[in-house]
Parts: sequence; C-alpha cells; structure tokens
Amino acid sequence: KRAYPFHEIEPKWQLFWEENRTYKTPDYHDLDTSKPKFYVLDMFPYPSGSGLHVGVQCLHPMGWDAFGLPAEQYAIETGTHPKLTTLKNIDRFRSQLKSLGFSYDWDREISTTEPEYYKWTQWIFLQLLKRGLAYQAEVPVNWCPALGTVLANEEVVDGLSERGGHPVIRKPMRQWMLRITAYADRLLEDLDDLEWPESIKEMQRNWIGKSEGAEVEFQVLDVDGQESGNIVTVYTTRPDTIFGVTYLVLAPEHDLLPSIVPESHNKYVKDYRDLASRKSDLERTELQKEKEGVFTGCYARNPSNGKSIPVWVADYVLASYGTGAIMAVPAHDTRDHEFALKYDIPVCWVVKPNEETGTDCGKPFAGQGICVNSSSSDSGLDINGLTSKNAASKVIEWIEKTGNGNRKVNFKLRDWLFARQRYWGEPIPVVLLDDTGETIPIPETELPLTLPELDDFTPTGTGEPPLAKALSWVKTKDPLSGKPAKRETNTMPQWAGSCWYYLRFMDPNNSKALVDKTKEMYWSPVDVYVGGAEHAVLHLLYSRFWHKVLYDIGAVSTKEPFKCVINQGIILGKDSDGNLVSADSVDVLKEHSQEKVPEENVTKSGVHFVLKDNSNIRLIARAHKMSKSRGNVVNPDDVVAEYGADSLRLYEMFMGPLRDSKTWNTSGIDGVYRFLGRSWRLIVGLPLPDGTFQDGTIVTDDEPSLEQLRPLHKCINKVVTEEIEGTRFNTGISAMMEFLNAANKWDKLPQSIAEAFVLLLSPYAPHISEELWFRLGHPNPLVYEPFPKANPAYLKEATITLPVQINGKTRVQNQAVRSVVPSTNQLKHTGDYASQNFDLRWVADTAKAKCKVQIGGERLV
Ligand code: ANZ
Repeated sequence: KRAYPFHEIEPKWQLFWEENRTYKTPDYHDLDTSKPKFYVLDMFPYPSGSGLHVGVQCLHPMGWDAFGLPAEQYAIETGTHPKLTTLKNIDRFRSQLKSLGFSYDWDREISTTEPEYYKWTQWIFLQLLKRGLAYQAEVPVNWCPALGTVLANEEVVDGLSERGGHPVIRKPMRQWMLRITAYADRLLEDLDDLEWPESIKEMQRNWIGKSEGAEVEFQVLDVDGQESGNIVTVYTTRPDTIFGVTYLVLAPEHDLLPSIVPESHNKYVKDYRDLASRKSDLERTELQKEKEGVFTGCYARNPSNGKSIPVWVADYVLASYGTGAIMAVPAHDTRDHEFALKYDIPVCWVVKPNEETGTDCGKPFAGQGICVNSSSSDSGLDINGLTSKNAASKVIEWIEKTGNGNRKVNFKLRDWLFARQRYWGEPIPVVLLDDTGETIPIPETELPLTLPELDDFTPTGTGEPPLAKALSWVKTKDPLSGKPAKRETNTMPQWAGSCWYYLRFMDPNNSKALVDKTKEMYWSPVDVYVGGAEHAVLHLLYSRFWHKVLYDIGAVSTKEPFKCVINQGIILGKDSDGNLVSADSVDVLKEHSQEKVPEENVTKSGVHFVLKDNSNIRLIARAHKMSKSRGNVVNPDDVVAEYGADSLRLYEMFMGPLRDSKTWNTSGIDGVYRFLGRSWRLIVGLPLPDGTFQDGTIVTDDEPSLEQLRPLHKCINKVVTEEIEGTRFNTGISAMMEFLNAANKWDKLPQSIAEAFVLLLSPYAPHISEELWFRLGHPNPLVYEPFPKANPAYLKEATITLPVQINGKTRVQNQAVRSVVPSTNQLKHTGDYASQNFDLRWVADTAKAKCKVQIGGERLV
C-alpha cells in the first residue's frame, strides 16, 4: 500500500514540464533585462526553486563534458566507437535526471563533443596561440615502452603501468603547453574577492605557490680547487641561511650534470638518474620517503664564506621547480637534515629561535630567528645578530652587488600540459609544414576542424597519437601557401571543453560567436556554482585562466567566471564488506560508476585509508576501484521505483547541510516518504477503503486563524532563511515537518494555508507539490508563483515557558508566562531559560517598561 500515488504523479508531471517547457529560461529577446538575473550552475543538481520563485530570472542549465579517457578506453576494449558510448551514456544520464524532476532548461543542453560546441573550444585555442599563450615544448611524459604508449598520470601507479604493471619512464616528447604562468599573479590576486570556500581559495593559493627569495650562484671547482667556469644557480627562500650551506643538490635531470661529473663518478650518477626517472614528482617529494642521492664527485664554493662544499644529486630536488638545484642547509631544513645525517654531511647552525636560546637544538630549526655564525672577513658579509627577515634583505643586496645572484619570485604553478596522445578529444587546429616543420594555425573560418572517423584506437606503439592512423585526414596542405603539411595529431585534454561551457549556456546556438556580448553581459558571472571540492585546483583554475584571457580579448565582461562556489558534501555508502566508501553525490545517480573521495580529504591510518575529519570512516584504498560488483552504489532507479523521486530528493537534502559529507542510509528514506504521505493526506484526505485516493482536496475556504498563521509563518521564515542563507535544506525540511505536526491537529485546513505549504515544499518535492497545486485549483505550474513570504507579525510567540528562581530558590517552574501586549520577544533573546537561572529583576524591568507579565496567577510588575 502506497502512502500516496507517486507512481502516477511523477511521470505525469515530468511529461507536463517537458511538453510545456516549464523550466525554460526565455530567450534573451524575450527577457525583461531590467530585472535581476540569477545564474545557478551545477556539477550536481541543486534544487534552487527559490531563484525561480522570487521574481528573478533564473538560468539553470545542464550539459555534458563528454570527451575523455573512459570512453576511449572502452572503445579500445570493445571496439565500440566512443561517439556511440557517449551518446548512450548521455541518454541514460538525461533520463535519470529527468526522472528526478530537476528544473533544468533542457533547451540549452550542450555537449562538449559536438562540433558546433568544440568549434569554439578550438577558436579559443587559436586566440591563445595568437597571443603566445599556446606553445610547443619538449616535456617529459609517462612513456611505457612495453605498451608502446604514453600514459596519463592516473594510469601510473608506483612507476608501473596500472594495466599490466610494466615499467613507465619519463621521456621528453613534443607537447603543446598553455602559458597559465603568465596569469599567475592575477589568478592569485583576484581570489581575494571571490565568495568561495576559504579552503578552496587556499588550495588555489598553494597551487599557484608564490614564493619570494633569491637565485644564488655557486662556482663549481675543478679537481685542483680552481673555478671551473661552470656555475650552479640555486633558488632559495632563505638567503639568510647562506652561511649554513654545507652542500648543493642538483635534480637528477639537471642539464649541468654531464659537464661537471668527473669520469670516476659517471656510472653512479647515470644509474641514479635512471632510477629517478621511473618515479613521479609526487613520489619523489613525499616527505615520509627516505631521501636518497649520490655524490657527483665535484665541489663548489659557498660565496658567503669561500668554503668548498660537495655537490650531490638527489631526487628530492625537482627539475621542474626553481632552478632545479638547491643550496642545502641541514641545520634549518628537515629534508636537508635527514639527508645530511644519512650521508654524514656537516650540519652548521646559523639561526637560533631567539636571544635566549642556544644554537644547536639537535633537530633542524626551520623557523625565523636570529642569525649566528654568519660572518666572514673574506667575503665582507656579516649578518650576525640580524633577524632572519633583515638578514635575507641584506644577503640579497650583497649577492646583487657582488654579482653572485639576484632577487627572485617563483611560482609553483607550471605551464599547463595541453596535449594528449588520445583520440577522443578536440583536434588541435593547426598544421605542421612538411618541409620546415613550422606550425600554421588553420583559419578561423575553417572551424570546426572535425575529428575524423577512426575504427582502430589502439596505441601506435611509437608514441604517436592514434589520430596518426587517420592517414587521409593527417595529410593536408597549408591553407595559405598550399604547401604540403600534416595535421596535428595530439588532441586537447578533457579540461578544455569544460573551461568555458558556462558561457555557452548563455547562448547555446550562436554560430557567429562563442557567446553574444549582450547576453553575456546580462548573465555573467555565474552567481552560484555547485560542485565537488575535487575540482579545486584543476577545473576551477583552468577555467579562471581561460576566462581571464577571454576578458583580455574583450569576449567576456567580467574578470572572474564564478562569483560564488559551493562544495556539496560527499555521500558515503557501505560496500559489501561493510566498509564505508564514498560516493560523490552525483555518482549516486550513476549506475556503474566508481566512487572517489577527493584525495585531500583522505589520510592513511595504519594499513587503511580514512577520512581526515573522521578517522572512523575507513575507505577502500585507491587501487580497489569501486564497482557495481562491490555493491556500494545506490542505484537511484531502485529508490525511485520504491519511494518515488520526491522522496529521494528530499532524503538527499534531509541528510544534512549541503556542504557536509554524510552517510547514505537507505532506511532513512522511510522517514521522508512518510512525511510526504502525511502532507498528501493533509490536503487530499485519507485514502478510500480500496487504498486509492479521491480527486480534489479537503481544504476549506475559511479564513485562517491566528493559531494557524503562526506556525505557517514560522515555517516559511525557517525554510527561506535556512535555505537561502545557509543551504541547510535539512533544517528547512525539519521546519516543514514541525508545521505538519501542528496542522494535522486542526479540524479545518484553509486553502490559503495549504497553498503556502505546497509552495514551500515544491523545490524539494516538485512532483507531489505540482499535483497538489493543481488540485488546489491552479491550471498553471507553480514555478510561476511567487515564493511565500513570512509576515513578521505572525512570528511573535504568544506563550513561552519560564522556569523562574528568586534568590536562588525556584519559585515557579514550567508555568506559562503570558505576555499580553505587545510580546515576549525581548525576553526571549536575553533570558537563559534553560539554566533555570532567569534574572528576575531584568524581567521586572522589562515588564515595567514594555509588557505585563504574569507567572502563574501572580502578576509581576
Ligand atoms: C635554502 C633553505 C634553507 C631553504 C632553509 C629552505 C629552508 P618554496 O617556499 O616552496 O618556494 N627548493 C628550491 N628549489 C627546489 C626544488 N627544485 N626542489 C626541491 N626543493 C627546492 O621553497 C623554496 C625552498 O625549497 C628553497 O629554499 C629551497 O630550499 C627548496 F632553512 O634554500 B631553501
């Protein structure tokens, strides 16, 4: 027996909304652009009915970021063209989203894989190229000789290919790069004004990683201790520690190594380089990893004190950061300290925490302090007694004056490796001349450059991308000179299409521009962007970068794309072994998906992975991919079949605040389902003896009483403030449950009260609400109706219960304090009722000034 007939209601209204385009945002020329706009974009559907309801013109679109590896991998394994897989998946996703009744404007649906869409992705690439922001370089990639293919970082685990476990090495190959570093400063500065979670802003700041310091030059010495002419330039953020430098370290890939390593040490250094080339940067810099390296056999001179110090090669120094070389200060850097102890290199203390402390604290002191042991009559440099900060400035002045280096700002941010040796991506719109190898952009008028059909996607074995197999597509002519040329066979990474899709939603069918300027000016920026925290540094940084370039060329009107970002929490489920596993909220909607917790939320505890903020929640390690067979995926279709979409939606929001992670518990759906059943019975009445429901409603046209208006307006107030200000939908739902408890006791339900309640419920449970709204006599869908507003006059409480003590003795407990005129509101905010220590004098004062208060029968004035 069903609590209410959701089986009939839900498909009925879904069809109605679709046929009537209920959630369509009017085309620009039909909009009243004098009205404010609200653009809500989700990576996960967000029931922002409130936007639609309050006279704001709302844009709430959905689309598909459909290029990428999984479809291609599937194609290789099954021989199904990625285009087919993609279309099939999109259909399934779309129908699942529709079955949940989301209020998307489906007329604006886009897919990044459609030529009409990627035409503009390619257009943006050409603008980047024109401005020198796209370039080619030899860059190390993950090359797996056994598989004959380049692998993505995610496909390499501990230096081995994820598939087959073959060794993977880093090999330089020609790649396309985007110069995101040219925007590093702006990407950093403009973060300050964004209404984003502080944690995400901080992650972006760290990722951009601005650091200020100096480049210092060290002369390399030959076997006789004379300057050899070679120079090692290091990057340091602590020039004040220069007297404590007891060795130098070069990254294994450092260019200088072959020219400075003496014959005697060649073999060791070469072996070590080979070993290091098999590790990823991440593995190499992991703090817990034991530091390893080899002595190069040569020495350099510390310019501050003239001392000769050994030069080492070690992989805790990255080739890709700073200069690829460091001055090591074991007394004040933990990594250097560990390394020095291991290889018996001297430790020299040059900073002490403060005047009182001694110098040698046994363990490295990495903080700022006061310089000691830091002067040399040979070099004339003396920084003893200076604070670290002042010493650093003085050392920088000194190295600049003596020609030993200069001040330097560095960024962690690297240029963006933009090429993929893959088929299923946007073709890069350039040709390479056969004779000179010169790169020529194809004219904008020839866009889109469509992806050729290809039956065989398997890797070529030479490192050349699969597109190289499309021979007749590859062989072409320079569009200008007619000279023979080849098309670029690398494709763009999956990030490309998602960098700018929010702009396309504003104007999805424009064939003349990526977005019309007037429309862009009205809709930009995205007001609320809802998505997972795992996108903190990649997608959200890449799109900010593209947006700024588009801003610079006048294609968009705002400096930033997303005004406010909300990270929805993760939904945790249980696998068949009872372990909690995470499901990205959107993944709950997918049938065969893998679930991931963003890495930054996970930490290791013993042999297990646990959630950082709740170590009781154990996760399946990365290597164990989640799958349907593990039984941890909640299939929404099943939930919808058993309880209806409204219950699923309501439960997702009832689990907790949008931003929090929460545990999925299918039995929890019962509660919200019963609530919907009771809401239905409140308005439609009890079921007939055969279990069916009568048509129409049982509401009356009575004027609502004060006793009815009070709980209603309290509920409205709660729902609206909690929902809009806090995205705490859960407490909004609790408020509606409370209201329902009160309303169930009334003998009459006035129409106006029923209407307000239905409108409140509608963003959460749109199907049942639409049905009830219709039954309440409204032929038009309820989204066109203003959202209820709380009337402050009804928010005041008539009665409160006060335990009162006088001189420490409880005089009256739990008796009604009745305030007649005007209200007890003031009392409510000041008194601490719970502690039973109410300040009676205060009550008396207030009572005198504002109202009459009675406790029991006794009147207090
Ligand atoms: C000497 C020193 C003394 C350092 C000391 C630190 C503490 P951030 O803030 O991240 O920029 N470094 C420089 N280049 C490196 C590379 N390619 N790989 C690994 N480490 C590198 O850090 C800059 C510091 O990291 C630099 O300052 C350098 O070590 C190291 F008490 O120089 B320092």
